[in-house]
Amino acid sequence: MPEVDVKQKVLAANQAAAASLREAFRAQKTLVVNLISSPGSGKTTLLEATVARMKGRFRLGGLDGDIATERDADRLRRAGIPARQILTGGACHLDARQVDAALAEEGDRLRGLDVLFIENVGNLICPTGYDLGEDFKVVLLSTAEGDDKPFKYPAIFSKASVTVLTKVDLLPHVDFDVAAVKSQVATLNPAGRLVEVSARTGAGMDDWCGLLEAELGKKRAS
Ligand SMILES: Nc1nc2c(ncn2[C@@H]2O[C@H](COP(=O)(O)OP(=O)(O)OP(=O)(O)O)[C@@H](O)[C@H]2O)c(=O)[nH]1
Ligand SMILES: [Mg+2]
Repeated sequence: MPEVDVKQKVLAANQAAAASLREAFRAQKTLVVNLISSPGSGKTTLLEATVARMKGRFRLGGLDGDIATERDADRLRRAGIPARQILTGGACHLDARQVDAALAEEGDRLRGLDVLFIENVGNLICPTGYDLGEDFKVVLLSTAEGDDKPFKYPAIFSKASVTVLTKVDLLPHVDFDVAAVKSQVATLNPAGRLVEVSARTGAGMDDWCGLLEAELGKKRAS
């Protein structure tokens, strides 16, 4: 079978699994957020800081995709929420069937949550095309990575409803033009939102958590 047909079949199978996950999340009124970024741009750290702010008021859980180690799920469990690591066997993204299988194995621990965070495998390319049944994708870009990234990786910045600019505490120490990033994101994704955060100092965390709470409110009302 030609390579392009195989890829289309894989994506079609993923789409069917994602649709069934989305239906289950809709019935449970669980807001599902798919976090995507390069390795080390701060996904797990943002989640730890988010959990610290929201866990007393909301039922939260996490799935962490990686090719090796339980480290990120361990970090979320230490932060105080149920979390499961998904090891992809080398694949550079999560797919909907892996999410479905992980949720089934966790049973009640990850059912009926207010918010399920899915931390994808660290990279800006492969996770873009795989729907996981999420409400929206979030792309993170840290100030240490360079301000040219949205135009270099346009697909994810076009698709993600929210861009989170992380590590803004480092701005005095790096060459990073925030206005240039905002302009690229606005070009690629005019309806997209952008929040600037530092998980280290707490700057912008109110905006980020406020956005999540507003989206959860919409989900509950839908
Ligand atoms: N200065 C600063 N460092 C941060 C911030 N957020 C994360 N870091 C650091 O960045 C490094 C990587 O953070 P992680 O949260 O592990 O990154 P990640 O995106 O989850 O990485 P992968 O799971 O490997 O893709 C760690 O050393 C964090 O302490 C921040 O707001 N400011
Ligand atoms: Mg991580």
